Amino acid sequence: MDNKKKGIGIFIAAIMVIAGEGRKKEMEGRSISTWRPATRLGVGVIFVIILVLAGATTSAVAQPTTFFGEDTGLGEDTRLTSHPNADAARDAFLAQLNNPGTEDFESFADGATAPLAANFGPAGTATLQGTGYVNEVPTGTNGYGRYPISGDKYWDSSSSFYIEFSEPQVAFGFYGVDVGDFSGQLTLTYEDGTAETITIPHTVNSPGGTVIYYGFIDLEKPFTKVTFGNTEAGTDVFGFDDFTIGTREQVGPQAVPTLTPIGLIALIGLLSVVAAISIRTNIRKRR
Ligand SMILES: [Ca+2]
Ligand SMILES: [Ca+2]
Ligand SMILES: [Ca+2]
Repeated sequence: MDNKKKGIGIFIAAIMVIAGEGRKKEMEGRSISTWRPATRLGVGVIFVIILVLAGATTSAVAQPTTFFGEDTGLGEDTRLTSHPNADAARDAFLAQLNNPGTEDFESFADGATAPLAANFGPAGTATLQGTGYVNEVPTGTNGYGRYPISGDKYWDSSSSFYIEFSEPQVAFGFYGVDVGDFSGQLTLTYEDGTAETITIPHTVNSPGGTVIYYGFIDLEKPFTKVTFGNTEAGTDVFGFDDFTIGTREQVGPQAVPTLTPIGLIALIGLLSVVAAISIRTNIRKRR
């Protein structure tokens, strides 16, 4: 339900509750109601608050939450000594997860190809399949703008590859290096029955050696497979490092429901109406 529909629903519910209060007041003169005004108001307030909270709270990640940062490269022969934008995106992504698993490729042999068995700790195990190999580049670049982010090793791929997970995941993040310097566009498809494809918002025709970080959390669509796509397969080769995954149980703070702005406005408005009715009731009692 979008916010507009929610707002209309809350408004109609509020009118009904307030109208109900009015009818009870009319009946009061004929002694039909046995509730005291304060009791009726209390019930009304509780009912309205429940309606507002039920209709206007939302998980902050009802839609996929994404994290992205890019640091422009210095060419094919130069490794970036720092990549603060990408790191900030990674930090923001990791801050949403409790003890997530990360595959840094350091345990694989130089030149290892798929299938690779990855261990993501509490998030489970995974198998990397498709085109690519583990490349060891301790310093500088591989001569074409690609290099590891952690340690000495990274995944180097000129085409499509995918990762299948032993457990359904809701979070996935990674570093990309030298992505897009030859017109390539990186896409990510995550699926478990139905598939969602994300076009990663990196610069196309960026300088060689550019570093990106991309992460997403989708609590609504857990997935067991992620496929990396390359629109310039065979031409624009991509480097990857530090794949991080997280299960539903590992997602932290943002799973707590928060009051949306429209819900907050509705709540304040309704409390004001209730306060006004309460004052009028008190004045009538004194008359
Ligand atoms: Ca390059
Ligand atoms: Ca690494
Ligand atoms: Ca490239």
